[in-house]
Amino acid sequence: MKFLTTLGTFLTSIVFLNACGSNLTAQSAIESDVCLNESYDEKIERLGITNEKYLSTASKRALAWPDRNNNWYGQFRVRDLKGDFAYEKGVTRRDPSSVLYEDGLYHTWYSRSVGPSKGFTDNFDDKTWPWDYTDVWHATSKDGITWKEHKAAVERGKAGEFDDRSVFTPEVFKHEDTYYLVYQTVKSPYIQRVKNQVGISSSSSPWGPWKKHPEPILSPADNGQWLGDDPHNRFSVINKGDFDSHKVHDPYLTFFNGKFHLYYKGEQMGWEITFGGREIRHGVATSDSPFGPFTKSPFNPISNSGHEVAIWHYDGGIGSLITTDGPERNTVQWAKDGVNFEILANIKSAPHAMGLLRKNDNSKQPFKIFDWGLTHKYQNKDYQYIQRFDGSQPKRSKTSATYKLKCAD
Ligand code: AAL
Repeated sequence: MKFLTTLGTFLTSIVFLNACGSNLTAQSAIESDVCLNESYDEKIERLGITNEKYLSTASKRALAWPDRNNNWYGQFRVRDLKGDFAYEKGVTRRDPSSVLYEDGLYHTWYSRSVGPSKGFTDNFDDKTWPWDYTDVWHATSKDGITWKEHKAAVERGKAGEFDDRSVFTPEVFKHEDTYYLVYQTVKSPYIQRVKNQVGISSSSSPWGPWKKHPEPILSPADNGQWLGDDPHNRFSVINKGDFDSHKVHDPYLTFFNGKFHLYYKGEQMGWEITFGGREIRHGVATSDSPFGPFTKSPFNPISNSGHEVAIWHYDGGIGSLITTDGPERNTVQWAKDGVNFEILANIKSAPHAMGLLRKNDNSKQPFKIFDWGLTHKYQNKDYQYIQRFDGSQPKRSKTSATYKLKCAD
């Protein structure tokens, strides 16, 4: 009897698998570089299951994994950089944007601040985090190794403005000869319960001048309720509200399917530690203009895990690398519609706060987007500096002969 039920669950998972396969197939033309389309017996053999009559819970889970080959599996090595991106005591340079290659030069933007941080104290003027009292700066490089720092591209606003305390964690997007910087903003006082927003500036050149848009383009959901009035307690709530009820972070602007898409990280009021760690999720909002108004997707959140946002264009869809937090951390994901993401690979680890090299968008080759880019490293809690990551894929046989890709041809 037990055998029959196990067989039963199995058959359903086969159906599910094929549905998965067909869902992906229906969803994309990348079937050829993602799925194996294995038969049940081929899976049993590949998973090395000696006796399918005695399936461990782990093997049952393995048999239910989505049908994937290894084309999106890879690893990263991180190294120090030269010039102005070498570690400098007393200065924080972190959360680098994507890297643009323009007129023979690599350009990036990043958070820059000076001095130690004190955390949340009763003196609201104290520097709280390394990204407090921060401006967005610009640097260039001929070779991606030695970087020259230039000047601030976007500075904090005047007292009372929505970005008077800090502008940080920028991303850059070039669209029809106009450059856009999107970034996080904080209005004073920087208390733990402060609600970050997202600002935007634009320019006709990567060298600026950058024209600041006077209003934030994205704000947290306003349906959470704090419990009590301790300004530094973000865990006591009457209700949590949406996944982005406290913070909208790590903005990434792009143009997709005829609309501007703003991907972002959401932090919830009263977030908790779950079986996958910290509760962090991503969202997306769309607009016909880079300056908004942006409408948040009814499908939000579009990830159940993640931290900083790393998004790219691939095969007519959108790729996303989920890092750091949640049950699906360290997964490479992809969505044909930019909203419904499937897991393509589970990787060992990934750099933080990745700045991807935009000229590798829309590469035909999987994993090419990770050739190299920027990240940051904590020298200590007060000071961080920008490093480079280089992505590569393990010497691997294209899915070995026995598992010849059925769906390729
Ligand atoms: C980073 C990013 C955002 C947060 C902080 C600085 O990891 O998620 O930028 O605000 O940490």
